[in-house]
Amino acid sequence: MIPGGTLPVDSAAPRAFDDPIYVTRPLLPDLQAYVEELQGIWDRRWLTNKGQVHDAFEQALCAYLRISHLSLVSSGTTALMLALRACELSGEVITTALTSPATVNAIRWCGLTPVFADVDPVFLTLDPTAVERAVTPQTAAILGVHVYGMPCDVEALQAIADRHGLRLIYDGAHAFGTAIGGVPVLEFGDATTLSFHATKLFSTAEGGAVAVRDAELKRRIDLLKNLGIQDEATVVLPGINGRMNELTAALGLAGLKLVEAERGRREAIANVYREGLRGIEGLECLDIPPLVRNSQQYFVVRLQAGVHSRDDLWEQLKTFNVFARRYFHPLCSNMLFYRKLPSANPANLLVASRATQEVLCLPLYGNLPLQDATRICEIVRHILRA
Ligand code: T4K
Repeated sequence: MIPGGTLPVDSAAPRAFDDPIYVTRPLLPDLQAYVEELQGIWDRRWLTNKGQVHDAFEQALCAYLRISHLSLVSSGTTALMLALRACELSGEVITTALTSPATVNAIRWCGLTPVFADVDPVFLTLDPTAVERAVTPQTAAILGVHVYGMPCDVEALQAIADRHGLRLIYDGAHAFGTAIGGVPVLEFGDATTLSFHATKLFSTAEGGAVAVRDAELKRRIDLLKNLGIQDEATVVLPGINGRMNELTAALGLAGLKLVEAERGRREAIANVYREGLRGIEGLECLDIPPLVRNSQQYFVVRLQAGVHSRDDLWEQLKTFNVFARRYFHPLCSNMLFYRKLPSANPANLLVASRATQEVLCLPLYGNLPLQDATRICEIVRHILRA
């Protein structure tokens, strides 16, 4: 179809869904299982500040994610701010523009200057060559994003960080359970942040965590998220309140038992999409490299500009009650408050600028029936006349 064109009314059109199909739906434990977790909290009357459920959830997550240290926090954004603060940085942080505003805003909130580097044309994560080019004497850290659960080129980024003496932090908001060759992606870099927002594969409504390899860094993050309070008489750091409360932790503990099955159901839906969309000219599904275990956070298609209009497909899907999302559009570098940065120049971000016009996340959540995924493929084919 012609980019920007409209489709005439067609009697052979697939039927619209009766109820809205959203890009995602949260995974919720059985209400009774949650109530059971809550009973102990009511009995103990202990609601926050490193309670018993908080500590149990922290341990359960470390075991599930196969890592040694993790600090629970109140959101993925707080996790980013705490990770950056704990690394005691000043100056510039190299990052991607193809991400949630949370990533870049966290850099700003820490008084640091974001420097945008372009992304890889296939995987859409930071391009190490572009990162290397962006390093200056002011560079303090690299903040890579495992966007759509696709791992960054962790070896190349670590080599750059080592060569220039930089800290390496990852935003793993989409990468819960992502692994490379069997190694959890959280094992790479100095720290990786997670988000447990309602729209994430694993959710506690709001919440997040910072995974670290170094016990001392965890100790600093634990202090920073608790206003820097060491004990009743001693405040050792200018911290914030980034704590996770007991009710939230209880939701996490109950939900953690379900996440593996949820990921499996999402993988099956992703396979239906791949099959159902195969062979459409100008439409590509984001490829997952053979050694990568993807989190199944999003199912991303790319609509080749000049062949199809992504925005037209996005709009037309709504008329069928399908609410796909253009994550991430606009690019962070196009936002008013970052636009003036020299690195925000579109000429510096050619690949990301193209990707932001082409990507579309189709509905992906465990409760989406496989036949609905098949129907979405038929609707996409109908709209694209493929
Ligand atoms: N880093 C990255 C790379 C991120 O993507 C994010 C967050 C962060 C860091 C920061 O993490 P947090 O501080 O948020 O923990 C959503 C989320 O608000 C945001 O968490 C997420 N990324 C971003 C990609 O998406 P919206 O504005 O698209 O969400 P919203 O409310 O439109 O929800 C999308 C769909 O999900 C709805 O149409 C229906 C469904 N939904 C949503 C909610 C909230 C539900 O079914 N139930 C719900 O409770 O931002």
